[in-house]
Amino acid sequence: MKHENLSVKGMTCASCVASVEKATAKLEGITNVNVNLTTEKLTFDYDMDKVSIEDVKKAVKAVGYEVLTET
Ligand code: 9UX
Repeated sequence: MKHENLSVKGMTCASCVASVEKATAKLEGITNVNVNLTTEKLTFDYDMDKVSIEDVKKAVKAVGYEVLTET
């Protein structure tokens, strides 16, 4: 498993956090999802054989938030 850190923009409340958590946690190969409203960070562990970072970003965008890879 690899650990990854993404920035999520546009979350303003606890429901936003829940939406992002739900959308990402349901993807196959993702575990330990954590979304922090204050820092705008999405962290998770993932299995590269099952899911890609692009898949995760798509899932976040699909529920209405901007997502950026940490640099
Ligand atoms: Mo409530 Mo968070 O509409 O966008 S889910 S503020």
